Amino acid sequence: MERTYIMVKPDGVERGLVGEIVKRFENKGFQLIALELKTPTRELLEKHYADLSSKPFFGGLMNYMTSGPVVAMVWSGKGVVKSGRVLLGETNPLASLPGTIRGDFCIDVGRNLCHGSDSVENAEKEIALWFPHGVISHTRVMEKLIYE
Ligand code: RTP
Repeated sequence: MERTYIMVKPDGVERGLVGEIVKRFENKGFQLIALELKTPTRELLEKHYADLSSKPFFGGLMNYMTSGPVVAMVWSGKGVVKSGRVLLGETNPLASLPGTIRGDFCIDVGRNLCHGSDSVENAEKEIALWFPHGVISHTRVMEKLIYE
């Protein structure tokens, strides 16, 4: 089954929006297969955001992401990478539709609450980076109520 890496960023944790974000993925039918509250090191974040290291906002992004704990998660399900990005909304919250997490709860791109992998390939890299000890393997009882 496809997997994606979803992270509640420090502003989302500080604002008490972890439950709300988890709820949206649960309500959709996706399966939570890893979750950890942790304060990421700068080294870990530099690896996670390596492709953005030359961007002018990189310093601000590092300060933001090291400002407090994050909730790192892995979600599993059919089409979960693309659908997860739809649930999150656009990178710029002002361009995000109501009904999406960013559309409903935030305003600035530098305080956009959450991260979601942008491809299956990157999802697997991010899962390996954030959960080097692996994730759970569990078949839900309700699986046949979600998939035909
Ligand atoms: P994410 O990785 O967090 O899901 O975001 P994304 O793919 O939608 O966007 P990306 O371009 O990878 O940017 C990563 C994060 O950097 C911050 N950002 N700030 N100030 C700016 O212009 C700017 N642009 C991006 C955002 O927090 C974005 O989510």
